Amino acid sequence: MKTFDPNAAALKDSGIFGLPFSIDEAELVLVPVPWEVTTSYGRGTAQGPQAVLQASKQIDLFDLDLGNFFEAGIAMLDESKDVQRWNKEASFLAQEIIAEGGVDANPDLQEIAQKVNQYSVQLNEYVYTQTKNLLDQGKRVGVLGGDHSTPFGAISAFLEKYPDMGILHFDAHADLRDTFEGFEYSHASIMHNVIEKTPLKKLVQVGIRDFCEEEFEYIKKNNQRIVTFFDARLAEQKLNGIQWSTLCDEIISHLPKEVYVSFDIDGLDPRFCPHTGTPVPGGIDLREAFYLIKKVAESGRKIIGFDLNEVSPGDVVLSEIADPAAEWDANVGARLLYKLCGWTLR
Ligand SMILES: [Mn+2]
Repeated sequence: MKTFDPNAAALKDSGIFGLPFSIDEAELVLVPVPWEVTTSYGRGTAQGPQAVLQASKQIDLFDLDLGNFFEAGIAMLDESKDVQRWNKEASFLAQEIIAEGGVDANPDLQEIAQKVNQYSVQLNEYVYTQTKNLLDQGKRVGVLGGDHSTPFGAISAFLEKYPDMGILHFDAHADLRDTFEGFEYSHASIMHNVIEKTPLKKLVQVGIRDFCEEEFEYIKKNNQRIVTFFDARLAEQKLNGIQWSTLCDEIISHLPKEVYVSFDIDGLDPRFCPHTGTPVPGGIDLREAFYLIKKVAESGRKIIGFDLNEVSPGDVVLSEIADPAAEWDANVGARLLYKLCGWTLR
Protein backbone atom coordinates (compact mmCIF):
# COMPACT_ATOMS: atom_id res chain seq x y z
CA MET A 1 0.00 0.00 0.00
CA LYS A 2 2.91 2.34 0.75
CA THR A 3 4.07 2.39 -2.87
CA PHE A 4 0.55 2.51 -4.31
CA ASP A 5 -0.24 5.64 -6.31
CA PRO A 6 -4.03 5.97 -6.74
CA ASN A 7 -3.58 8.64 -9.42
CA ALA A 8 -1.40 6.48 -11.68
CA ALA A 9 -2.46 3.87 -14.23
CA ALA A 10 -3.20 0.39 -12.85
CA LEU A 11 -0.33 -2.09 -12.80
CA LYS A 12 -0.66 -5.21 -14.92
CA ASP A 13 -0.82 -7.70 -12.03
CA SER A 14 -3.01 -5.49 -9.82
CA GLY A 15 -6.33 -6.60 -8.41
CA ILE A 16 -9.87 -5.36 -8.95
CA PHE A 17 -9.93 -1.58 -9.66
CA GLY A 18 -6.13 -1.76 -9.99
CA LEU A 19 -5.83 -2.03 -6.20
CA PRO A 20 -2.96 -3.75 -4.38
CA PHE A 21 -4.87 -5.42 -1.49
CA SER A 22 -4.72 -9.10 -0.56
CA ILE A 23 -7.91 -10.81 0.67
CA ASP A 24 -6.58 -10.57 4.23
CA GLU A 25 -5.98 -6.84 3.94
CA ALA A 26 -9.31 -6.03 2.31
CA GLU A 27 -12.31 -4.89 4.31
CA LEU A 28 -14.60 -5.70 1.38
CA VAL A 29 -14.20 -8.94 -0.56
CA LEU A 30 -15.89 -9.74 -3.85
CA VAL A 31 -16.93 -13.31 -4.65
CA PRO A 32 -16.89 -13.91 -8.43
CA VAL A 33 -19.36 -16.54 -9.66
CA PRO A 34 -18.79 -17.48 -13.34
CA TRP A 35 -22.12 -19.23 -13.79
CA GLU A 36 -24.86 -19.13 -16.44
CA VAL A 37 -26.34 -22.59 -16.49
CA THR A 38 -30.00 -21.64 -16.93
CA THR A 39 -29.72 -18.54 -19.12
CA SER A 40 -32.13 -19.02 -21.96
CA TYR A 41 -31.53 -16.11 -24.33
CA GLY A 42 -28.22 -14.25 -24.78
CA ARG A 43 -25.17 -15.91 -23.21
CA GLY A 44 -21.84 -14.64 -21.92
CA THR A 45 -22.49 -13.59 -18.33
CA ALA A 46 -20.27 -16.40 -16.96
CA GLN A 47 -17.45 -14.25 -18.37
CA GLY A 48 -18.85 -11.24 -16.51
CA PRO A 49 -16.46 -11.36 -13.53
CA GLN A 50 -13.34 -11.55 -15.74
CA ALA A 51 -14.62 -8.83 -18.07
CA VAL A 52 -15.48 -6.55 -15.14
CA LEU A 53 -12.07 -7.22 -13.55
CA GLN A 54 -10.35 -6.12 -16.76
CA ALA A 55 -12.55 -3.06 -17.22
CA SER A 56 -12.27 -2.08 -13.54
CA LYS A 57 -8.58 -1.18 -13.84
CA GLN A 58 -9.25 1.99 -15.79
CA ILE A 59 -11.61 3.53 -13.21
CA ASP A 60 -10.52 6.68 -11.42
CA LEU A 61 -10.58 5.84 -7.74
CA PHE A 62 -11.49 9.19 -6.20
CA ASP A 63 -15.26 9.49 -5.80
CA LEU A 64 -17.09 12.79 -5.55
CA ASP A 65 -19.51 11.46 -2.91
CA LEU A 66 -17.27 9.05 -1.05
CA GLY A 67 -13.69 10.30 -1.49
CA ASN A 68 -10.95 7.68 -1.24
CA PHE A 69 -13.11 4.90 0.20
CA PHE A 70 -10.97 2.28 -1.57
CA GLU A 71 -8.36 2.77 1.17
CA ALA A 72 -10.41 0.44 3.37
CA GLY A 73 -9.31 -2.29 0.97
CA ILE A 74 -11.22 -4.07 -1.78
CA ALA A 75 -10.15 -7.42 -3.24
CA MET A 76 -11.72 -10.18 -5.30
CA LEU A 77 -11.34 -13.91 -4.73
CA ASP A 78 -9.94 -15.99 -7.60
CA GLU A 79 -12.60 -17.76 -9.60
CA SER A 80 -13.19 -21.28 -8.28
CA LYS A 81 -12.00 -23.97 -10.71
CA ASP A 82 -14.81 -26.17 -9.39
CA VAL A 83 -17.44 -23.56 -10.21
CA GLN A 84 -15.97 -23.12 -13.70
CA ARG A 85 -16.18 -26.87 -14.26
CA TRP A 86 -19.71 -27.22 -12.81
CA ASN A 87 -20.82 -24.35 -15.04
CA LYS A 88 -19.52 -26.12 -18.15
CA GLU A 89 -20.97 -29.53 -17.24
CA ALA A 90 -24.36 -28.25 -16.11
CA SER A 91 -24.68 -25.81 -19.04
CA PHE A 92 -24.12 -28.71 -21.44
CA LEU A 93 -26.97 -30.63 -19.79
CA ALA A 94 -29.25 -27.62 -19.56
CA GLN A 95 -28.89 -26.67 -23.21
CA GLU A 96 -30.81 -29.77 -24.27
CA ILE A 97 -33.76 -28.69 -22.14
CA ILE A 98 -33.56 -25.03 -23.17
CA ALA A 99 -33.54 -26.07 -26.84
CA GLU A 100 -36.82 -27.92 -26.23
CA GLY A 101 -38.31 -24.92 -24.43
CA GLY A 102 -38.53 -26.70 -21.07
CA VAL A 103 -38.98 -30.22 -19.69
CA ASP A 104 -42.79 -30.51 -19.94
CA ALA A 105 -43.85 -34.09 -19.21
CA ASN A 106 -40.82 -35.65 -20.91
CA PRO A 107 -39.29 -38.04 -18.31
CA ASP A 108 -35.83 -38.00 -19.97
CA LEU A 109 -35.69 -34.22 -19.77
CA GLN A 110 -37.02 -34.30 -16.20
CA GLU A 111 -34.11 -36.51 -15.25
CA ILE A 112 -31.65 -34.11 -16.84
CA ALA A 113 -33.31 -31.18 -15.05
CA GLN A 114 -32.81 -33.02 -11.74
CA LYS A 115 -29.08 -33.28 -12.51
CA VAL A 116 -28.92 -29.57 -13.35
CA ASN A 117 -30.70 -28.80 -10.07
CA GLN A 118 -28.08 -30.81 -8.18
CA TYR A 119 -25.33 -28.70 -9.74
CA SER A 120 -27.24 -25.57 -8.70
CA VAL A 121 -27.48 -26.84 -5.12
CA GLN A 122 -23.69 -27.36 -5.13
CA LEU A 123 -23.20 -23.85 -6.47
CA ASN A 124 -25.49 -22.40 -3.80
CA GLU A 125 -23.52 -24.21 -1.10
CA TYR A 126 -20.25 -22.85 -2.49
CA VAL A 127 -21.51 -19.24 -2.51
CA TYR A 128 -23.07 -19.68 0.93
CA THR A 129 -19.85 -21.03 2.44
CA GLN A 130 -17.64 -18.34 0.90
CA THR A 131 -19.99 -15.58 2.02
CA LYS A 132 -20.43 -16.96 5.52
CA ASN A 133 -16.68 -17.39 6.05
CA LEU A 134 -16.02 -13.82 4.96
CA LEU A 135 -18.87 -12.39 7.07
CA ASP A 136 -17.57 -14.39 10.07
CA GLN A 137 -14.18 -12.70 9.57
CA GLY A 138 -15.94 -9.35 9.85
CA LYS A 139 -15.58 -8.51 6.16
CA ARG A 140 -18.08 -6.83 3.87
CA VAL A 141 -19.09 -9.03 0.96
CA GLY A 142 -20.31 -8.49 -2.59
CA VAL A 143 -21.14 -11.21 -5.12
CA LEU A 144 -20.26 -10.68 -8.78
CA GLY A 145 -22.18 -12.94 -11.19
CA GLY A 146 -22.81 -14.69 -13.39
CA ASP A 147 -26.51 -14.92 -13.88
CA HIS A 148 -29.05 -13.87 -11.29
CA SER A 149 -29.31 -17.32 -9.71
CA THR A 150 -25.80 -16.85 -8.26
CA PRO A 151 -26.53 -14.84 -5.07
CA PHE A 152 -28.98 -17.31 -3.46
CA GLY A 153 -26.34 -18.75 -1.12
CA ALA A 154 -25.05 -15.28 -0.29
CA ILE A 155 -28.53 -14.00 0.59
CA SER A 156 -29.01 -17.03 2.86
CA ALA A 157 -25.73 -16.29 4.64
CA PHE A 158 -26.52 -12.58 5.00
CA LEU A 159 -29.93 -13.42 6.50
CA GLU A 160 -28.27 -15.47 9.23
CA LYS A 161 -26.21 -12.46 10.23
CA TYR A 162 -28.87 -9.82 9.50
CA PRO A 163 -32.29 -11.48 10.04
CA ASP A 164 -34.15 -8.16 9.74
CA MET A 165 -32.54 -7.06 6.47
CA GLY A 166 -34.52 -6.18 3.38
CA ILE A 167 -33.53 -6.53 -0.27
CA LEU A 168 -33.54 -3.64 -2.71
CA HIS A 169 -33.85 -5.41 -6.06
CA PHE A 170 -33.06 -3.68 -9.35
CA ASP A 171 -34.24 -5.67 -12.35
CA ALA A 172 -36.21 -5.62 -15.60
CA HIS A 173 -37.74 -8.95 -14.53
CA ALA A 174 -39.67 -9.85 -11.40
CA ASP A 175 -37.67 -13.13 -11.09
CA LEU A 176 -40.63 -14.64 -9.21
CA ARG A 177 -41.25 -17.65 -11.47
CA ASP A 178 -41.89 -20.95 -9.73
CA THR A 179 -39.19 -22.97 -11.56
CA PHE A 180 -38.53 -21.90 -15.14
CA GLU A 181 -38.20 -24.47 -17.94
CA GLY A 182 -37.90 -27.14 -15.22
CA PHE A 183 -34.94 -25.52 -13.43
CA GLU A 184 -35.60 -24.98 -9.74
CA TYR A 185 -32.70 -22.54 -9.45
CA SER A 186 -33.26 -20.60 -12.66
CA HIS A 187 -32.08 -17.01 -12.99
CA ALA A 188 -35.79 -16.23 -13.50
CA SER A 189 -36.71 -17.72 -10.09
CA ILE A 190 -34.15 -16.14 -7.76
CA MET A 191 -36.59 -14.01 -5.80
CA HIS A 192 -39.24 -16.75 -5.77
CA ASN A 193 -36.65 -19.01 -4.14
CA VAL A 194 -35.68 -16.26 -1.70
CA ILE A 195 -39.33 -15.73 -0.70
CA GLU A 196 -40.14 -19.45 -0.46
CA LYS A 197 -36.90 -20.80 1.05
CA THR A 198 -35.63 -18.01 3.31
CA PRO A 199 -37.23 -15.93 6.09
CA LEU A 200 -36.65 -12.63 4.23
CA LYS A 201 -39.22 -10.13 5.45
CA LYS A 202 -39.08 -7.47 2.74
CA LEU A 203 -38.28 -7.43 -0.96
CA VAL A 204 -38.53 -4.05 -2.70
CA GLN A 205 -38.32 -4.31 -6.50
CA VAL A 206 -37.52 -1.41 -8.85
CA GLY A 207 -37.60 -1.19 -12.66
CA ILE A 208 -39.71 -4.31 -13.25
CA ARG A 209 -41.15 -4.39 -16.78
CA ASP A 210 -41.10 -8.01 -17.92
CA PHE A 211 -43.24 -10.43 -15.89
CA CYS A 212 -46.03 -12.94 -16.39
CA GLU A 213 -49.50 -12.87 -14.86
CA GLU A 214 -48.58 -15.62 -12.41
CA GLU A 215 -45.79 -13.42 -11.06
CA PHE A 216 -48.16 -10.45 -10.85
CA GLU A 217 -50.61 -12.54 -8.80
CA TYR A 218 -47.72 -13.80 -6.64
CA ILE A 219 -46.74 -10.21 -5.81
CA LYS A 220 -50.34 -9.42 -4.80
CA LYS A 221 -50.60 -12.59 -2.72
CA ASN A 222 -47.34 -11.76 -0.88
CA ASN A 223 -47.93 -8.04 -0.49
CA GLN A 224 -46.65 -8.03 3.08
CA ARG A 225 -43.23 -9.19 1.92
CA ILE A 226 -42.98 -7.93 -1.68
CA VAL A 227 -43.34 -4.32 -2.84
CA THR A 228 -42.87 -3.85 -6.59
CA PHE A 229 -42.27 -0.50 -8.28
CA PHE A 230 -43.11 -1.33 -11.89
CA ASP A 231 -41.10 0.54 -14.50
CA ALA A 232 -44.25 1.62 -16.36
CA ARG A 233 -45.70 3.23 -13.22
CA LEU A 234 -42.43 4.97 -12.31
CA ALA A 235 -42.11 6.28 -15.89
CA GLU A 236 -45.72 7.53 -15.84
CA GLN A 237 -45.19 9.35 -12.57
CA LYS A 238 -42.05 10.99 -13.94
CA LEU A 239 -43.96 12.04 -17.07
CA ASN A 240 -46.58 13.58 -14.78
CA GLY A 241 -43.86 15.76 -13.27
CA ILE A 242 -43.21 13.83 -10.06
CA GLN A 243 -39.53 14.09 -9.22
CA TRP A 244 -37.28 11.02 -9.01
CA SER A 245 -36.25 12.24 -5.58
CA THR A 246 -39.87 11.95 -4.36
CA LEU A 247 -40.22 8.50 -5.90
CA CYS A 248 -36.97 7.42 -4.21
CA ASP A 249 -38.35 8.50 -0.83
CA GLU A 250 -41.39 6.31 -1.40
CA ILE A 251 -39.29 3.32 -2.48
CA ILE A 252 -36.95 3.74 0.50
CA SER A 253 -39.84 4.05 2.97
CA HIS A 254 -40.54 0.33 2.47
CA LEU A 255 -37.00 -0.72 3.37
CA PRO A 256 -35.86 -1.71 6.87
CA LYS A 257 -32.70 -0.37 8.57
CA GLU A 258 -30.39 -2.92 6.96
CA VAL A 259 -30.46 -3.17 3.19
CA TYR A 260 -28.91 -5.75 0.86
CA VAL A 261 -28.84 -4.63 -2.80
CA SER A 262 -29.46 -7.26 -5.50
CA PHE A 263 -28.61 -5.54 -8.76
CA ASP A 264 -29.47 -7.20 -12.05
CA ILE A 265 -27.86 -4.87 -14.55
CA ASP A 266 -30.77 -5.35 -16.95
CA GLY A 267 -32.83 -3.20 -14.59
CA LEU A 268 -31.03 -0.29 -16.24
CA ASP A 269 -31.93 1.08 -19.65
CA PRO A 270 -30.35 -1.44 -22.07
CA ARG A 271 -28.12 1.23 -23.55
CA PHE A 272 -26.02 0.59 -20.42
CA CYS A 273 -25.98 -3.19 -20.90
CA PRO A 274 -26.65 -4.08 -24.56
CA HIS A 275 -25.11 -7.58 -24.25
CA THR A 276 -26.95 -8.68 -21.11
CA GLY A 277 -28.81 -11.98 -21.52
CA THR A 278 -32.40 -10.70 -21.50
CA PRO A 279 -32.45 -6.95 -22.25
CA VAL A 280 -35.80 -5.12 -22.09
CA PRO A 281 -36.47 -1.59 -23.40
CA GLY A 282 -37.26 1.09 -20.83
CA GLY A 283 -35.72 0.89 -17.39
CA ILE A 284 -33.90 3.32 -15.18
CA ASP A 285 -30.94 5.52 -15.93
CA LEU A 286 -27.56 4.83 -14.33
CA ARG A 287 -27.71 8.20 -12.58
CA GLU A 288 -31.15 7.38 -11.17
CA ALA A 289 -29.83 4.10 -9.79
CA PHE A 290 -26.78 5.81 -8.23
CA TYR A 291 -29.06 8.46 -6.73
CA LEU A 292 -31.46 5.92 -5.22
CA ILE A 293 -28.59 3.96 -3.66
CA LYS A 294 -27.08 7.18 -2.29
CA LYS A 295 -30.45 8.18 -0.82
CA VAL A 296 -30.79 4.78 0.86
CA ALA A 297 -27.48 5.36 2.62
CA GLU A 298 -28.28 8.97 3.45
CA SER A 299 -31.66 7.97 4.92
CA GLY A 300 -29.74 6.45 7.84
CA ARG A 301 -30.14 2.91 6.54
CA LYS A 302 -27.07 0.70 6.24
CA ILE A 303 -26.15 -1.03 2.99
CA ILE A 304 -24.76 -4.29 4.34
CA GLY A 305 -23.82 -6.03 1.10
CA PHE A 306 -24.82 -6.65 -2.47
CA ASP A 307 -24.71 -8.69 -5.61
CA LEU A 308 -24.24 -7.47 -9.17
CA ASN A 309 -25.23 -9.90 -11.87
CA GLU A 310 -26.03 -10.42 -15.56
CA VAL A 311 -23.14 -8.22 -16.72
CA SER A 312 -22.11 -9.81 -20.01
CA PRO A 313 -19.43 -9.01 -22.58
CA GLY A 314 -21.53 -10.97 -25.08
CA ASP A 315 -20.84 -14.50 -26.23
CA VAL A 316 -17.21 -13.80 -27.08
CA VAL A 317 -13.91 -15.28 -26.02
CA LEU A 318 -12.09 -13.06 -23.56
CA SER A 319 -9.25 -12.26 -25.94
CA GLU A 320 -11.79 -10.38 -28.05
CA ILE A 321 -12.93 -8.19 -25.20
CA ALA A 322 -10.95 -5.34 -26.70
CA ASP A 323 -13.93 -5.10 -29.08
CA PRO A 324 -15.45 -1.78 -27.90
CA ALA A 325 -19.02 -3.04 -28.26
CA ALA A 326 -18.34 -5.99 -25.99
CA GLU A 327 -16.27 -3.92 -23.55
CA TRP A 328 -19.06 -1.44 -22.85
CA ASP A 329 -21.19 -3.65 -20.58
CA ALA A 330 -18.17 -4.49 -18.44
CA ASN A 331 -17.17 -0.82 -18.33
CA VAL A 332 -20.61 0.18 -16.96
CA GLY A 333 -20.64 -2.89 -14.70
CA ALA A 334 -17.27 -1.96 -13.18
CA ARG A 335 -18.45 1.57 -12.40
CA LEU A 336 -21.65 0.27 -10.84
CA LEU A 337 -19.64 -2.27 -8.86
CA TYR A 338 -17.34 0.46 -7.56
CA LYS A 339 -20.30 2.55 -6.38
CA LEU A 340 -21.85 -0.46 -4.66
CA CYS A 341 -18.52 -1.12 -2.90
CA GLY A 342 -18.36 2.52 -1.86
CA TRP A 343 -21.80 2.73 -0.29
CA THR A 344 -21.27 -0.62 1.42
CA LEU A 345 -17.95 0.53 2.92
CA ARG A 346 -19.35 3.89 4.01
MN1 LIG B 1 -32.82 -10.85 -12.54
